[in-house]
Amino acid sequence: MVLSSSTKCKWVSIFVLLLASSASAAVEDGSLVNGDFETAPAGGFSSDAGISDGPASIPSWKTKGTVELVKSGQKQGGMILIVPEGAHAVRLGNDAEISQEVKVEKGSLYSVTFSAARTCAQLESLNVSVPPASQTIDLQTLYSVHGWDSYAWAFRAEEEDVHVVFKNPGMEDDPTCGPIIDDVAIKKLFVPDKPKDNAVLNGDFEEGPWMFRNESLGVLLPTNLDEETSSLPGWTVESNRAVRYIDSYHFSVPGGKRAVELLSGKEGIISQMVETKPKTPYRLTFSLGHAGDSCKQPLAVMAFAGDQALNIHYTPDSNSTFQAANVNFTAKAERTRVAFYSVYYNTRTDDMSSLCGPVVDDVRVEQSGSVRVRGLGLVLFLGYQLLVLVLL
Ligand SMILES: *[C@@H]1O[C@H](CO)[C@@H](O)[C@H](O)[C@H]1NC(C)=O
Ligand SMILES: *[C@@H]1O[C@H](CO)[C@@H](O)[C@H](O)[C@H]1NC(C)=O
Ligand SMILES: *[C@@H]1O[C@H](CO)[C@@H](O)[C@H](O)[C@H]1NC(C)=O
Ligand SMILES: *[C@@H]1O[C@H](CO)[C@@H](O)[C@H](O)[C@H]1NC(C)=O
Ligand SMILES: [Ca+2]
Ligand SMILES: [Ca+2]
Repeated sequence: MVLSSSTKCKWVSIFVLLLASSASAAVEDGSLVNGDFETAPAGGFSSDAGISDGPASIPSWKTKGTVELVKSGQKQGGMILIVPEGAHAVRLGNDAEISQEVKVEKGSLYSVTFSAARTCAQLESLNVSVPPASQTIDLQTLYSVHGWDSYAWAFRAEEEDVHVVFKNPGMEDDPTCGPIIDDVAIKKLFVPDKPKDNAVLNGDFEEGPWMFRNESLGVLLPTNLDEETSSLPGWTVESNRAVRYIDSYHFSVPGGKRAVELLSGKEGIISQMVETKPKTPYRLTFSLGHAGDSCKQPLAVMAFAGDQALNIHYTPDSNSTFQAANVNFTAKAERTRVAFYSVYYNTRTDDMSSLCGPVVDDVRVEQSGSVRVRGLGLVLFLGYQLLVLVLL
């Protein structure tokens, strides 16, 4: 069949349109370009382990200050440098930074996931920013025995072209100290609709930061008091320590694919303010379980709902990795705080140092007796209908 030139023209313009729209489209969920730092620089990966004098050229990234590509197995001062994934990562020297420009949807909420390790025993931290928003992530606490962890940080896009920046704010005496970064990814978050019969937003924790399918450590959610820009929509991490966002590929998760593992005792608190009617009885229900990560028992949570606080122990049942738990409360205001922390400071039995704890999922706040009231209403309504019928 011969296409008429006008048809051909149409196809060409559709093709051009597609190309144009894909060129200006916002970044896709997943790794940033060369977010794993495995793309070789123009001159290849340098074989010697010294710090390069000139600015290191790292494909797709802009650098400032002493930024070094490090190799797994590379030694420094008798210490093997930690590369979270693959064969390469970057290290940021004093005051050094890397950045990448990404196209985003103005007004939307995004979460950046990245892996980081510290190199020296000193207090190290990392400033992650998408100007003007920024947060300093404390790398002092090691949550896993591997020496690195993944973290998530959220921002709201104020423009279409933004820079994702990682900066080492440190000024160490030893310039070869400084955090190592790997596996940088981004995800556009959506805020789930508030369910009709549940006052909790994202109570099943299914919406959250990007997680690499093959990364097994979960993602840490550091302190975040701003519920409007949270990597875990609806929730805040109101403690100075992080909680861990876990997936069902590597952990036991009560419902769906995602849940939260509480770490560091009362230093790791997640909370949400839910809408309530004052003087109305409610019931907070949730799943309480273990993550399947050899966490040393006992596991327990402190669950808060309004003025009620309940210490609930996880009682293992050989057939299940979780149990149902609940707290009854009467709302005192239009908004009620629901919060959880781990009662104990648990570590894994296999390495005795990785932090772990109880898992919380499927959090619901419902009016208690609402079903009964609705049922009663129906009975009254039917009774009235019957009465009308009889009278007629
Ligand atoms: C992090 O870096 C940004 C950009 O360089 C800066 O504006 C911000 O003040 C820093 N934030 C903190 C908490 O140090
Ligand atoms: C994880 O998956 C990514 C892409 O799917 C791959 O490039 C990377 O090497 C994998 N990492 C590990 C540790 O298997
Ligand atoms: C576990 O499941 C088996 C088979 O479904 C059942 O016979 C047993 O009673 C269950 N055990 C417990 C502790 O619930
Ligand atoms: C909450 O109330 C329900 C229904 O009255 C009851 O079954 C449940 O045991 C109560 N929960 C607690 C923790 O007291
Ligand atoms: Ca890598
Ligand atoms: Ca879930």
